[in-house]
Order: sequence, then C-alpha cells, then structure tokens
Amino acid sequence: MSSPNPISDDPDTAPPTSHKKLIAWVEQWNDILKPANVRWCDGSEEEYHQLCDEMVATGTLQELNQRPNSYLALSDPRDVARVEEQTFIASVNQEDAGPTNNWRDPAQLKEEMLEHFSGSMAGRTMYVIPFCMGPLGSAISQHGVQITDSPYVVVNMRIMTRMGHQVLDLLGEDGSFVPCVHSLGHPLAEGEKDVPWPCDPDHRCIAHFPETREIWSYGSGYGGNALLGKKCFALRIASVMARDDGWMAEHMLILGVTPPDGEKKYIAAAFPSACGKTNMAMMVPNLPGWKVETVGDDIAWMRFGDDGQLYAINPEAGFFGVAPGTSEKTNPNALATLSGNCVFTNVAHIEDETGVEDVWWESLTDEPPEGLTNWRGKAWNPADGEPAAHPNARFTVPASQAPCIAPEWEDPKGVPISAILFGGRRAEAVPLVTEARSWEHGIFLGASMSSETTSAAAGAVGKVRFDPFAMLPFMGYNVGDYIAHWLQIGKSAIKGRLPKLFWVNWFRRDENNRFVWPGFGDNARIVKWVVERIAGKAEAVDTPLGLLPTQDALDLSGLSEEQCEKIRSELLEVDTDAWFRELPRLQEHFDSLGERVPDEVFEQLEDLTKRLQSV
Ligand code: SAT
Ligand code: MN
Repeated sequence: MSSPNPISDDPDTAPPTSHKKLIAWVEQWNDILKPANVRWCDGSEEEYHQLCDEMVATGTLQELNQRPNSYLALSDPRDVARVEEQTFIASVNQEDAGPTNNWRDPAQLKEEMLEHFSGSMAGRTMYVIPFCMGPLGSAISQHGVQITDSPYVVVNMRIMTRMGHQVLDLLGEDGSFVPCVHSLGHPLAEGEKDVPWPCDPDHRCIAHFPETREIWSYGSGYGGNALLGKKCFALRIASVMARDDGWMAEHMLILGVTPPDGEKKYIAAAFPSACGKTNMAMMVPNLPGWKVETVGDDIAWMRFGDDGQLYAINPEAGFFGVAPGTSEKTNPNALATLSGNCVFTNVAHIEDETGVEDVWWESLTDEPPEGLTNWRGKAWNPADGEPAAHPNARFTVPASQAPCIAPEWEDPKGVPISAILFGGRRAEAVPLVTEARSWEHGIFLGASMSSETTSAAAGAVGKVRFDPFAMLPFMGYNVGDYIAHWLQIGKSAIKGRLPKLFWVNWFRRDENNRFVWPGFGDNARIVKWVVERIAGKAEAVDTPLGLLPTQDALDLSGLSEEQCEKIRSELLEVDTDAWFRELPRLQEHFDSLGERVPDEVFEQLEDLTKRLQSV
C-alpha cells in the first residue's frame, strides 16, 4: 500500500540526506505508521522553540517565567516511570536473553507490535531524529535515528543527545545507525482533539532486538521508555555491541577528582536508578581543597586506549535527574544547573499573586510554598498525605550548564578511569567502602550488588533485590555472559592498568532508622580514601569481605565525636553474623542467574565462605 504522504515529493519534507538505507527505513515506517506529516529534525534552536511553543498551545507544556526557556510537563498518571514488565529482549534464542530479562521471540513480537504500530501516528507528525551518543566524531561514539510522534521526546532528545543535521553529515551516505522506532500509540481521527500527554498504557511495549540492533517502543512517552538513546540504546543495545567489540557500556556516573596537592583522577560509579548518581557526580566535597567535577551522571562507555588504560565517555549530553530530594543541601550544583533551558516533568507548579510561575518538589525548600498545584494538575493539600511532585519526577537539562562540569567532558578520547565503585541502597550488612582484592573479586562484588527498589521503575518501592552491576534492567543479553565479559576485559588488559574496584554503601541505617553516614558532600571522604588507595598511600585492613579502611584511614575531620564513633563501629566493621545470613542468599542469587554464570563467581563465593569461617 502506498503512503498517504510520500515523503520525498514535497520539497519541505524531502529528506536532507542521501543515505539510501535511512531514507528507505523512514519510508517503510511512514507506510506503517501513517502520520499526517514527516519532519526531519535539524536540531536547531529555532526548531526547539517552535516545538515548545506548539506544546504550550496544546497544553502539553506550561511555560515557567522564573527560568528562561523552561517548561513543565505533566504526564498521564498511568505513564510515570520505566516499565520493566513490558520491556523485552527479543533475541533469537531465549537463553541469549538470560533469566533476568523478559524474553520474546523476535518474529512473533514484531508481528504483534506491528498491529499496534499500524496507523498509530494518524493525525500526527512523524519526527525523524538523527542523534549521536557521545561527542561528535569520537571513536567511542555511536549513531542512532529515532522516529517518534512525540514533540516532547524531540525536545528532550535535543537536551539529552547531540542531534540534528551534524549527525546526518557524519552518517554520510552509508554510515551505520541504530534504528529506533517510537510511537505514543494515540492516533488522532479527523477533527479529534488531542490530550496533553497521549499514550497507550494498556499496550506498552519496549522491545530490543539485539541481533539486528533495533529498538521498537510503543505506548509510553516517559523517560527511558521513550527517549530511546538512553537506556534502550546506550545500555541495552550498546551492552551487546560492547560484548561483541571488546568494550563496556555501563550504568555509571563519571567524575573527576582533584586532591589539594595532587593529580586529577577519574572515577566511575555504578548505582541503580534513583540512588543518587546525579548527586554524587555533582558533589561539592566537604573536605577543604578537594575538587570534584562531573563528566557524566548515568552512563559510561569505556574502551581501552593504546596505552592499555580504560577510557570513558559520557554518551549523553544532558542530565535526566530525579527532582524530589534535590536541594541546596543535597545538590547545590544541580540547582544552579537548573536555572534555565530545562524541561521538568511531573513536579509541582507554583503560581503566586505576583505572577511568579515556577516549579517545586519535595525538599526543594524546608516548607512548601502556598498555592501549589500537584503533579496531577490539582490544588495540592498537604493534609491528603500525597506528595506534590511525583517521586519519579524529573528534570532534563543540558550538561554543559552545570557549574561543576569537567572542561574535558566532551573530549573524544574519553577520560582515563582509575577506579570503579559499585554501590547500592542497603540498610544493613554492606560496609561503607570495601576495596576488592583483585579484578575477579571486584566482579564478584559487582555481581553480588543488591539494592532497595526505587520509584524509577513501576512496582514496589523499598524491596531489596539483587541488581548485578546496577544493570539488572539494562543488560541486553544473558547476565552470565555479561559477567564473563567483565572477566574477559580483565584478561585482555595490560597488567597493572586496570581500574581498582570498590564496593560502597552510604545507605546504612541505625536502630532508629536514621542514616548513619551523612552522605552527599561527605562522600568526598570515601573518594579521598579511594584516591589514596590508587596512589598506594592509605591504610587498609584485610577482612573476609575485602580491604576496608583502617579505623584511622578515613578522613572524618569535622564530624562530631559521636558520629565518628558510630561510623567506626558500625560502618567499618564486618558483621560476620549478618554475612553468614547473606551467604545462602548469594548462593541462591547466583544459582538463579543460570548456567552461563562463570565458575570464577562460585569460586569467589567459596573463598568468601572460607574467610568468614576462619574469623
Ligand atoms: O527513565 S530512565 O530509565 O531514563 C531513568 C532511570 O531509571 O534511571
Ligand atoms: Mn539511570
């Protein structure tokens, strides 16, 4: 059947590229999705403003007059987070997706999804977004093209990726790209009025085809479900590319740290979603003379350089951070970054009698201002006991605006990584910081990670679940193969050049359920010990779990006597009883990960058991 709107006849919509495969792919989807128009996005400011103005007119966005060029979007209340249950790895063989992923047969899934995609863009514009993950022209970067019927996605992709005509230039006539198809699933009949946040929550499906490196997403307009460069490409598909080509695509922040008298070092850190990666990446150190700079807050792509070092780039161009909890105390750099050019989603709105229109979220100020409208667009009444902002409310903002951004954050070469931290949200058992004995031991620690669930994904909050390498929802292939890939990276490295691996946990709670570690800027104390360990300076004590700071090795200067006492006795000790209770859970966890889990992991578990028994 021919398209109602052939894309190459009209000079206004003629493709601004001679890339035949790309044009054919867009034509093919134009036939399936049947949009009213096709628009190739050029990534210009003009285009951005035009789309924002259109969305203000249709009620998708509200303009905020306190922050230049900034907007608020309120989503459909059924579309507020990643949907892991509706996220699929559709590899040809189920075993290649592994036991931690939802698997579907690719041919069958495509057939089902095509039924939903058929005509799903009726009455809407189909935007074509060429984008680059990573600095333009970097050997580590990768290209993608997303088609979407959501102008909200276009403006967010402009913040989160490098997009537009430069990417078409880089693709040339036959450059490779990851094709990403996205539709909200809300076609408009002739004359039908649109809703502010179109979606199709009952048929949501976020599908990844690792063998053909394709992404198909239907039914959601929110975050990682819809901004396909982020988790879908930069983690799920990229992890497969990385496995095949000997590099790493990881759910990690990247920061640069400069000691008062020393050389700048780069650290990557893996934490599950909504566990404070953005706060850590932007930390203002609570230690005089120390400086922390941000390279990335969510994803790291790492490759060996010619010198045998692992170099990391941030594939993203913006931050998609959790708003609630972001405050002058927890992350002053984020607040400074948010002074303009941001899109807020599902935070509360404030409009006062002086004409101020702005946003608010829990803990932005100690006391909520009067006259708030909640994320559902209704007058907020604190007595109802509901938060004003949704717990997974987000801001999207260009990374370049952060006062703490590292000047080299877009260096195409990447930054050399000296240490990798693995962290989760664990109220008990896991000490403040533990250095791995070896690369293999560090992999065991990464694979043992568990964390309390957060509102970044739909489902229960606060339940401890194993989340190996903070990649549980983001591995594009079998978790056993993923662990084997980490081991392989260690084998292919030049001896002595690998980053040191550490396990961290600043979420321990005391008997009154209060956090023991002050966190935020005080995490610089942990970073200091890590940097000193890299330099071979700080003291460590050998424990069954790994190397912990000696009681004096951690810089606790400026904390109260009582705090120091508690930290030393609770966070720097290994609770052997608790660890005997963890052992069977770890065994069960690794057993549940299937046949492909490398033997090395079980050997590490045996070693840990022996070390605990010999205490
Ligand atoms: O919605 S996202 O996947 O982008 C956010 C997150 O879960 O980290
Ligand atoms: Mn994340």
